[in-house]
Amino acid sequence: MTTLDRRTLLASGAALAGTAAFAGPPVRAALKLDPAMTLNDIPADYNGFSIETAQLSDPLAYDGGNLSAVALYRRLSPHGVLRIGGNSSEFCWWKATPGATQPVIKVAGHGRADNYMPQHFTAITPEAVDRLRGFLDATGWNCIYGLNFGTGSPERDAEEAAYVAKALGPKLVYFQIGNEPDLYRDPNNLLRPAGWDFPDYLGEWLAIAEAVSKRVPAAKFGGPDVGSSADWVVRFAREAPKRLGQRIVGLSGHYYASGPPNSPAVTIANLLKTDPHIAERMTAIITAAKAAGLNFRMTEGNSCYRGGKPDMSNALAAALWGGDYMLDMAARGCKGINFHGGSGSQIASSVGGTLPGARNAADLAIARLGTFYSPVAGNRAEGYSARPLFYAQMLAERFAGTRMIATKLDAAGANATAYAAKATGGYRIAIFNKDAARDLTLRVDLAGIKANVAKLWRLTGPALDATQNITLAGAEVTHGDAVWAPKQIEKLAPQGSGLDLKVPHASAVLVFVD
Ligand code: BDP
Repeated sequence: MTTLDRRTLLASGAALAGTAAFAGPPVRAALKLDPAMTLNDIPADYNGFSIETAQLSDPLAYDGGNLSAVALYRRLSPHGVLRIGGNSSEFCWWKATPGATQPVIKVAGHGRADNYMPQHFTAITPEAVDRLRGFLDATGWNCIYGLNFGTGSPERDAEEAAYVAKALGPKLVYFQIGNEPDLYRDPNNLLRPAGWDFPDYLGEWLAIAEAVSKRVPAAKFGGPDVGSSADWVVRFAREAPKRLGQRIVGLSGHYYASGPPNSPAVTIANLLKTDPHIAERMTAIITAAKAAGLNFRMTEGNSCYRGGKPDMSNALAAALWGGDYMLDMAARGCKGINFHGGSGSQIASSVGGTLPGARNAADLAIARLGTFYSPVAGNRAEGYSARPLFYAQMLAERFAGTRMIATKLDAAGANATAYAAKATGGYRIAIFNKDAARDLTLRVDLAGIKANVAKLWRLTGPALDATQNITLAGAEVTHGDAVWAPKQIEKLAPQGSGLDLKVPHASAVLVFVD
């Protein structure tokens, strides 16, 4: 049975008492590891964030001197990936010199009431890119940089790419060209006319990639950064390397679990259900990725598009969704996850000027520092803090650099998932109990793995819709300086070839087996 120190016992007792009113009868669940069955080598840079290119319009935001942001990034990972793109990337222009003139918007959707794309241009300057390099150096992170496809041109993109490649140097993982091109032909996007399809896309994409390659001999590309079409990823994997060979180094696509936030279907209960699209798309994508010898990264996504939904996207529910999603994707062969975020005003202007999830002034005050789904919230003047989703990323970070193995969970009808991986010197096991009511009493069959010691961290909070008091290992990440250290570490005594533990409803656990 679990051995607890007094402080942990008191703390977990209090946590259970706080949620006991909603709890159903505990369910006896069983988890079996399959150490012989490898699913994926999870890269050290699995974790990441995604931001709008327009965020660079404030050169001081992504800057090495923004110490609070730097501390929070470093808290998450010593080598994550920052992806820059989003709808705004289609309306950002490279202002190489102070006197450079802004291009003219010439897209069919411009000015239409039903069009959610940004209706204005944002200038990106060399200063912002230089400071971005400083930010990447200070955090230890690398960058995926999105060039403008929607309103860009081969000449302008090549000029920007030349500067970015030089300024970011080894911190640049690859360029992408365009954001969600599979949606360009939609009425609310209209960066291209109805009927525009993959062959048109590939032709225009190659024209830009070739212009960039002429200016940047070492240029590397990822793509197609689709909104949702697995088919476009598969076709890109087949076609792009034929034309650009080794310059194509990655495949990418986005995933939003739900949306828009004002739809009645967007609820915590639905968010926490299994989404069959994930398995369907990933099966096709990973088959194509393997055939092409390329890695797939989920470069932009979150719990709910159009800025997220308050009390869901910024709550414990999003942490349980996000942690489960990250490890589920890892189990399916994905090589990285970038959760999208940023200030409410920047995200709003990337989706038509408003955040449809905001119900009142209090919601807007929350969004000011970070739209509802943003894993981090803050600004340089006020400092940054971690949102619930960030805690899930911290948990998943313990799988970075490990080898994921197969597991079999019998959750006896409860809504729970489990993952395991072989790390240097031991194993990691994560269990997400996304059930709103049922607590799990779990027996873990270690399948012959010799366990000398096992310890456990919990990811927990007061309720699924709670936005405050979310903790990992009993500790919160402090505002401003991102200090965090595990406070409640439960020791588990291995019993024969197994472990026994409890996973209360609406919580997750991370077990370290050594
Ligand atoms: C994605 C866009 C991004 C938006 C996001 C959203 O790439 O720019 O911020 O949706 O709707 O499709 O929140």
